[in-house]
Amino acid sequence: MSFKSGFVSVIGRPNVGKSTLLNALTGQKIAIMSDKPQTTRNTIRGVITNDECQLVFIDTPGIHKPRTKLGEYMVNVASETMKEVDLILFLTEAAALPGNLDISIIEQLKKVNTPVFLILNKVDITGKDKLFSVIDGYSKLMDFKAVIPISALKNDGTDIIVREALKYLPEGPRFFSEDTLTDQPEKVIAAEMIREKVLLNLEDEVPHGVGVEVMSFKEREDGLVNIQATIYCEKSTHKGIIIGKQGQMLKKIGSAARFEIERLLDTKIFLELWVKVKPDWRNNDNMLKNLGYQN
Ligand code: GDP
Ligand code: K
Ligand code: MG
Repeated sequence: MSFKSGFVSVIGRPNVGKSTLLNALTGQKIAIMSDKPQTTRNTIRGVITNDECQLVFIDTPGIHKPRTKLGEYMVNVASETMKEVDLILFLTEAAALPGNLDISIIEQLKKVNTPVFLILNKVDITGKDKLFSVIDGYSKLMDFKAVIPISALKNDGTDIIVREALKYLPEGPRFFSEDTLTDQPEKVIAAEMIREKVLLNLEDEVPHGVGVEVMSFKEREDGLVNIQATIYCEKSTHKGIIIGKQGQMLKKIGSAARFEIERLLDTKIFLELWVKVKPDWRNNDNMLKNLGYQN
C-alpha cells in the first residue's frame, strides 16, 4: 500500500475539547487548554506520522459570534480551513443533544464537500444510555462518514479516529519530517503556555483581554533558556489582579508556566514576566500583528 497524507480540521463550539484532542493525538502538549471559551486564538497544526500515513491535524479557534477584531479573525480562521482540508472532525460533547451553535456549525458543514466525522467527546463523564439518543439526534441532521465516541482527556478512542481517517486520505508524501509534532515556533508555544496559566488562575473578565508576547527568547551558553514576556491586559484594575497582593499571582502564573515550558523544551528556563496595560488592544491592528493574530 502506498503512503497517504492529508490535512484534518478539528472544529466545534468552544470548550468541547478540540485542543485536548490535538494534544492526545500528538502525545505532546502543543495546544493550550482551559475551561474558558476562546482559549485557542490561532490555527495550530499537530502532526502524527506512522508507517502508513502522515496526518496534519488543525486545531481551530471555536466558532462563535465575533465582537472584536480579534474575534472576527478567529472565526475567519475556522471557516476558511474547512474548505481546504481532506477531512473534518466535528467535535461535540457526548452528553448533550445538538444545541443552536452545533446546528449552525452543521449548516456550515453541509455547504462544503469535505467528508465529516462526528466525534462525541467526554464519554468518561457520560452515561451509555445518553450516548445513543445523542448519536440519533445528530444523525438526523447530517450524514456523517463515521461517528466515534472518545475521551480526549483519557486518550481513549483516539486511535479509532486515526484508523478511520486513513480511509479518506489521498495518496501523497509527507509534508513534515517524521519527528515533527507541530509547526508552531517554540516562542509562540511559550507565550501560549503563559496565557494558559493566566486563564486557569483568573476569573472570566480578565483572561479574555489578555495577550502574551515573548519579547526575548535566548539560549545561554550553559543551556539555560532565558525568556522575557509581557502580559498585556486592558485595564489597570486587571493589571492589579494579574500581579496580585505582593506579586503573589504573577509568581504563581510564572512558576506554573515555567514548569510547562521546561517540559516542552526539555531544558531549564529562566522566565521573566511583565504586565502592561493596553486599552482595547483587541481592536488594534498593530497589537494583533505583534501577538501573531494576523491572516
Ligand atoms: P476547546 O475549547 O474545544 O479547545 O476545549 P479544550 O481542549 O480547551 O477543553 C475544554 C475543557 O474540557 C478543559 O477543561 C478540558 O480539560 C475538558 N475536557 C476536554 N476533553 C475532555 C474529556 O474527554 N473528558 C473530560 N471529562 N473533560 C474534557
Ligand atoms: K477552551
Ligand atoms: Mg482550544
